[in-house]
Amino acid sequence: MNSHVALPLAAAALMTVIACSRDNTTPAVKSGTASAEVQPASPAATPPTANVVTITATNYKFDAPASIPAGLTTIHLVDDAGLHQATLIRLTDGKTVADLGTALQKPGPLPSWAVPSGGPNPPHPNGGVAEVTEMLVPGNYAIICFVPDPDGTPHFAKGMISPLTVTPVSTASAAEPVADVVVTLSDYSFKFSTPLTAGKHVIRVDNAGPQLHELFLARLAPGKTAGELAAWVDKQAGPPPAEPMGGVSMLAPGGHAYIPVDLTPGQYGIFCFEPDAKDGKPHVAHGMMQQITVQ
Ligand SMILES: [Cu+2]
Repeated sequence: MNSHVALPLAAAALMTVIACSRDNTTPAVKSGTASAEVQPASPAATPPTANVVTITATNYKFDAPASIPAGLTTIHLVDDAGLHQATLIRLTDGKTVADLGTALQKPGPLPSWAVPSGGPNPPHPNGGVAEVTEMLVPGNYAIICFVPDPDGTPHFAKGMISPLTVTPVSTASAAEPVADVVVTLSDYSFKFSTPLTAGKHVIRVDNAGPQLHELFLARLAPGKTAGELAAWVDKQAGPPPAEPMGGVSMLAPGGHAYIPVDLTPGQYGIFCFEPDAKDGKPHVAHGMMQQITVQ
């Protein structure tokens, strides 16, 4: 109690001393004004909120800021045309986006200097928005789309690979969101902390596996199954048997991110299409998909 009172008084006294020492003619009322200004500044300021960044995707480019501050970040992926994701990959060892582009020309796992760092998975392909909230550490990143065209060419090979600099900040980051559902990814399954229900949720996605995984969420068309969507992705012939609803792209082992969802009752599917570290097959081929009835 005493310390709360003593501090503003000490500050007021200090301000008076400073005002007097700087200018002996300073009227007393002015130092009084200064001390009045000090007091409201001492209580804690409003807590910081997540930075917000918007990435727009079209066939075949990203429109995104060149530089954003580090800390908790909400990424909106606005899809203007086509099925796209905005995967974030942090580049270590001084590597560049051009180095990543070169490395990806060879099949196989990502190089060790490329750290999968989440980012939004595809929303509805024409005007949909996918949202992911995650902690971003400073560094050089690539924004990249691995979604293949029907001819099998991944979109990054058609230009969807862009640099993003995440700059250090001296201020405290916002606190992480409070999730009401946790989904744990492992080799090769999704486990929910509680069944998904209709309405709004904040889902925390945790990669507890020994290799990278993702979560792609889609609302299945009436009568369609998760297996039918997984098969459709291969050829992309005809309309998709589901509506893409985003999710979290490539998370490194131990990585996590948050997605907000607003679900209406129906059938949904969640999928991991990441290539396996051992055999290169997409994880859906290892059973990493789940059909969910939301009521
Ligand atoms: Cu996976």
